[in-house]
Amino acid sequence: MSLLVAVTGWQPDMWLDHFGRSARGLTVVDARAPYDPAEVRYAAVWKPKPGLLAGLVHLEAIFNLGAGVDALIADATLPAVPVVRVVDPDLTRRMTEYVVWQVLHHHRAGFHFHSAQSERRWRPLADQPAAGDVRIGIMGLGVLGRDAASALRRLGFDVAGWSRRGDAASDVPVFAGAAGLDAFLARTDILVVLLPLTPETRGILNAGLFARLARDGRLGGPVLINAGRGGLQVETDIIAALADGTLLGASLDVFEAEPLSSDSPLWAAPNVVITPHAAADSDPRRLCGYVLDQIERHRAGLALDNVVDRMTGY
Ligand code: NDP
Ligand code: OXD
Repeated sequence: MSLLVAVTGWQPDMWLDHFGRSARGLTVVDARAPYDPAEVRYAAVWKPKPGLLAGLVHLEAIFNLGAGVDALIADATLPAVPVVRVVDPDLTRRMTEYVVWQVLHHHRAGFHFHSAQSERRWRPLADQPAAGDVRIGIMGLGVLGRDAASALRRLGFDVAGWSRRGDAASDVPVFAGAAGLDAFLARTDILVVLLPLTPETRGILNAGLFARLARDGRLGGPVLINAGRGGLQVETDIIAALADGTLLGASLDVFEAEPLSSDSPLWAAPNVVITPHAAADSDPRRLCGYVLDQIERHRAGLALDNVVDRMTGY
């Protein structure tokens, strides 16, 4: 009985090494080398080559080694077995760190002070708003969005969320679906995006949406922070919105095409922080155990956790 490991873009050898060290009776096979497809019962993957899993007739479950499954389920040949995604406290903490880091950067006028320092000038702000004066809107109030919301709330920000179905149990106000979007945007100074990429969310971060963000906030204009997926955003609209002041600034961790091309105007756009899809790395030291525990439970006839709904795409 084999676990096939197919990792693209990250370091496959590191994953193979960690799976191999604690394989618990499974044979761990490397998708880059010859293997017997009939032996494969489980696959642990990140962006596998489309079609790679199609011929695995005894496959019982696929473990996506990241939280977002858009790249995996875009493969029309994917076998109809459960797809499990990553939900892990370490990954969640990393994302919350990123979100807090970027929110504070914009809130505490990071660009202003960096430029003053580069000119060796002492330039205090006339008016630093308090956290409670700044309204943060989190699009996507799932595992990652909820944790970021709690951390920002503890810092004193005025936080609300937006999700597909709403959440009556949330400790921040939640706006739901298309009906709630306008009101959510109208009360948002810093928009934090932690949505999955699905047919419904593709291209949602566009000129029409930016124009509906609050214009009466204490930061002087709305800010976009996207760590969800690049396919959510229309980059030409972001560049135009930064140029004409519809957006005051942005932090982008994800892009329509990755890596971001060196000639993209985003690199030089005003008030933009660019990171290379590094907001929350999947750490094999943590996640191999998560996958192997689930396989053990599955072998014992128990249900898998965090199975993706292929209809909604997340
Ligand atoms: P979850 O599945 O837990 O949460 C998704 C959230 O998005 C839910 O609140 C869901 O609403 C909401 N949502 C989905 N579709 C819509 C829609 N059409 N309209 C409104 N809301 C919608 O995902 P996670 O929080 O675990 O992860 C979110 C995303 O973060 C991942 O899919 C991935 O793309 C990205 N990511 C990026 C990383 C990086 O390094 N940049 C690292 C890890 C993840 P509802 O609650 O109603 O279902
Ligand atoms: C993820 C990612 O989805 O790293 O986990 O982007």
